[in-house]
Amino acid sequence: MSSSPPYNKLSYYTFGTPNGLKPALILEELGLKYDSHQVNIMKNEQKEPWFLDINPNGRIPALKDGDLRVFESGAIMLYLTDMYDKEKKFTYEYGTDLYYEMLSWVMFQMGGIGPMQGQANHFRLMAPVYDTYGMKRYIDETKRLISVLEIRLSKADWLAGDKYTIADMASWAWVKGAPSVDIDMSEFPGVERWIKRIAERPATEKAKTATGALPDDKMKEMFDGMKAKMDAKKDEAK
Ligand SMILES: N[C@@H](CCC(=O)N[C@@H](CS)C(=O)NCC(=O)O)C(=O)O
Repeated sequence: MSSSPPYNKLSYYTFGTPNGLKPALILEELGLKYDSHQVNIMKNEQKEPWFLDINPNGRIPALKDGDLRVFESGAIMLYLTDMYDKEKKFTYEYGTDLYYEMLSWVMFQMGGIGPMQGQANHFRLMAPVYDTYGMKRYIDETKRLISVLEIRLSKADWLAGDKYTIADMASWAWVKGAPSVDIDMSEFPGVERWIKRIAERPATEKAKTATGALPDDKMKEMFDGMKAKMDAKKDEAK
């Protein structure tokens, strides 16, 4: 084995969540060979010592390439394109204007959409109490971030330059789920078109399967049930 990556021995640790889906999208778009491991976060497997050796933060996703570990979904996507997308099909040449435009959108997702929509999900779907303030704060901020995507996607097909890149994959994995926190996507027609465009790619379907995510209709059913339970908590509090 050579002493610097790539090692062509990829193992991906994931679960059927938006962060788990992001790197699966690029793995599948690049047609890479990898072992996929489900880490069941409902059973707290992400906190087990064997997994903390791969991701000390105890969260999915994580990647191993031989003995090398990479954690944080954004870092994994960058690693995969750096090492395995030599033709720059889903990234741009390092050091170019477009590379930094793409990186900016990746970071926008990592620092904005992911954490904010994650909190919106928490307050709308699973908090132990009905918290109007928390719910409104994070749903409003998620909407604001989606409106930033809309500025770009109302006049372009893709976030960075003229091709589908990891910047689109990162945000798509989250934003497609915004209706589950009651966000009306018809307010964002450019984003809606982009969601559909990415959903129709064959690699997208393969990636969803690789993470073990529920089919879309089952996922909607599950979220509708969670919302109904949360709404009942509001009525109980009255
Ligand atoms: N910033 C991290 C976030 C990872 C994350 O929040 N993963 C969630 C699933 S989407 C998780 O593992 N949750 C279980 C836990 O927090 O213990 C990344 O992008 O990889």
